[in-house]
Amino acid sequence: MTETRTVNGICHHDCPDSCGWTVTVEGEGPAAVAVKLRGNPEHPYSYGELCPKVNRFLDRVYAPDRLLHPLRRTGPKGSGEFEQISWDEALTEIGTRLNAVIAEHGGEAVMPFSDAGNQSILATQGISNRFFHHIGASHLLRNICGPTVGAGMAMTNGTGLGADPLDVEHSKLILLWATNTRLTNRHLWPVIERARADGAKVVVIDPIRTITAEEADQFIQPLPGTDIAMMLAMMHVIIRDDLVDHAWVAEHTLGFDELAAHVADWTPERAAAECGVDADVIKALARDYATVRPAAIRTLIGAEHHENGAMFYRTLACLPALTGSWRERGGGIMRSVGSWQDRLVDDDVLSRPDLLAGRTPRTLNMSRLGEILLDEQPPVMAMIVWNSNPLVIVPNAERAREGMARDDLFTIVHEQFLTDTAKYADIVLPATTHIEADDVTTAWGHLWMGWNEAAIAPLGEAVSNTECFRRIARAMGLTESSLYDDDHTILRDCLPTIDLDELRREGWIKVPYPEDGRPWAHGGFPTASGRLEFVSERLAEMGQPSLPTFVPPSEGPRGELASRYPLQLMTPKHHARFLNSGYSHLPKHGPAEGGPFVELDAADAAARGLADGDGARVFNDRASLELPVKITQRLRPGLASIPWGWWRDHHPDGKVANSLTNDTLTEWGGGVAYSDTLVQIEPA
Ligand SMILES: Nc1nc2c(c(=O)[nH]1)N[C@H]1C(S)=C(S)[C@@H](COP(=O)(O)OP(=O)(O)OC[C@H]3O[C@@H](n4cnc5c(=O)[nH]c(N)nc54)[C@H](O)[C@@H]3O)O[C@H]1N2
Ligand SMILES: Nc1nc2c(c(=O)[nH]1)N[C@H]1C(S)=C(S)[C@@H](COP(=O)(O)OP(=O)(O)OC[C@H]3O[C@@H](n4cnc5c(=O)[nH]c(N)nc54)[C@H](O)[C@@H]3O)O[C@H]1N2
Ligand code: SF4
Ligand SMILES: [Mo]
Repeated sequence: MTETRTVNGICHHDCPDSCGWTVTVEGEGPAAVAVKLRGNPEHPYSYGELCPKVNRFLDRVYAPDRLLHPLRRTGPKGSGEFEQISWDEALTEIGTRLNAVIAEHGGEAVMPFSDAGNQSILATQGISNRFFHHIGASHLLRNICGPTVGAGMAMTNGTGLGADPLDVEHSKLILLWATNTRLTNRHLWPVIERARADGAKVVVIDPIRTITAEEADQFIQPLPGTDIAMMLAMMHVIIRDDLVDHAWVAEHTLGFDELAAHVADWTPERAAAECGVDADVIKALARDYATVRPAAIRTLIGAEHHENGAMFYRTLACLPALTGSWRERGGGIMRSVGSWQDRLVDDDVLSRPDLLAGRTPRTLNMSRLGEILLDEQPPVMAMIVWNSNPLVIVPNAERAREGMARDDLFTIVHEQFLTDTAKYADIVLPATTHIEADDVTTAWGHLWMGWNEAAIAPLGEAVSNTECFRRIARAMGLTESSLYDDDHTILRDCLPTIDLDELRREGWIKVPYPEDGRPWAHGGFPTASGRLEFVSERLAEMGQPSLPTFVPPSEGPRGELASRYPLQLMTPKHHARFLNSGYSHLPKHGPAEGGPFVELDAADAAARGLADGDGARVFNDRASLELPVKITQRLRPGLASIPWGWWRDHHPDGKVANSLTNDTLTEWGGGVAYSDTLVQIEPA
């Protein structure tokens, strides 16, 4: 019998859960084969359970269409026609082309594009940040997921640091506000169920009746992008009914009187007219929130994808302040806890800002990819993509496709598969999967930082992200020594307070967090005033309202476009077997989820002469998409939804949900308004 051994790692996906896994391996060295991958029962958060995507992770690792060698494009961009070449050939071309771009147009003509396809430390920031600083490339603002939430909360609290989500265990009221826990954060659900068994009430606030809403004790369904009105009315009720924690407010906050005056005319009736939620429901929610203790607000990123996305989280952060909820374990706001982990990572070591040598390259917001590639001056002439599939994930994706189709743009894509984006590359480089490289994987849904041990050698000629950038640097003849640091040296240097050997031995460590689970019980907010700011001078300086304010989106039901495009389009994560765009192409994942469709309420469908299963055309000024209709009870009238994550090949007309979506930036905070998209639908 062949010898087997087990190797422990941590899931690297852009998912809050960062589960522990155990890989069973047969054989040694380059011949080693992973034969099984299962949840690690010892992991202190995931306790042995993975999810429907990653239970079949080895299908991904050993997929017949996995990229294992460098490719050079032979057909037109997007055609998918490539020839296999050697790494030497690929690097010679890369070195020559990148050096030529920099010589002619300067370093800023090079644009990095990445997200959190592998969210581990080395995979996201090892070598790449140093590399782009050293060549003086444009800086990429990675604000597509999360930073807007942090920026919004920080305008109130001075920080995005929230409470540990596992402390919902201590809560008696849990508001799941704009988060689809059972789909996107599934390992938190059992903890919520435990709290519930202990008497907690679970309220879901979401424009879509999600699988999480289905299981809630109460489901509140506001129109998308209108929650701020509801929050203002909740504050109105809390203040009017004197449910305020005056002692906490007096000691730790700034601007209560202005806030009270500001919300005085935000009656529940006024909010009801904006949100489509009964005034009585808003009143009862406000009273529950103030009186059932501890009350937790759990949120991730769902509501940041609106023009008023940052203001949503700024306003949300005022609620626990009014009621003194931060006093209690199981109170406050629980969002991404990535920032607790990030405090241990020395970003300067990873990024080496000194390598900029005084240059201040421009910043390009990833959400505006199409506009950047088509209109930005001086133009972007080379693009290096890794850890992301922009042509499926950015809003206004047809513009991005047009930009990536530019013949004078030199594009390198480092990928595991020939994605929609990779098809537009000049050179495709093969990437390892997470069981093929060591890394430290941080989490944003819990407080354990984990060690991921490579279980097998890289397949074919695949290389990790760090090795890819070392090779590109070498091909360009760069002599800066830090571009060639090895992986363990980088980790040791950027985690100065962590004993890496211990982390590797133990598998995970819990990052520092207040023992009593009450990070802001005693105030100490890092704002300019040192208090939690109901009134923000900083916002006023930015030309924004200094108090929490509801501004309906310009591409919304009250806007000018609504007469032509009367339906609000949501494009949510929906499929249990998908992780963003990362699994829809795999035979055991995509087909099992059926295929793309557009969901409509029965009345909206009937008004358009559409029955379940009929072909429909969904369109606006950005694009037109043909899809089968699915009549649903998940949406209110006036809404449509196209679950997101499918590639262009899965759509008969070669477009994707994001071909339709809005790339307007959030009014501040740098995010983007995917969910403020209007469309019309008609029979195809
Ligand atoms: N299975 C699965 N899990 C995933 C992912 C995946 O693709 N598949 N993706 C991962 C990633 S990258 C992330 S960032 C997380 C995201 O995790 P979540 O933030 O939980 O997920 P989203 O689906 O982005 O948004 C949550 C909900 O916000 C709602 N929403 C949108 N606009 C509004 C609004 O104006 N008001 C209110 N109240 N709700 C609104 C949407 O209808 C949606 O149901 O999930 C991660 N986990
Ligand atoms: N319409 C709509 N659009 C959205 C969202 C939505 O809800 N609706 N959600 C938004 C959110 S929250 C996010 S986070 C983004 C997600 O955007 P992306 O992060 O771009 O999404 P993924 O589809 O996960 O693509 C990651 C890619 O990285 C590759 N990859 C994985 N591991 C590695 C590695 O180690 N090295 C390299 N080189 N590549 C690797 C995978 O094969 C995959 O193709 O999408 C955003 N876009
Ligand atoms: S994708 Fe999320 S839920 Fe699934 S194994 Fe990875 S971390 Fe866990
Ligand atoms: Mo995300």
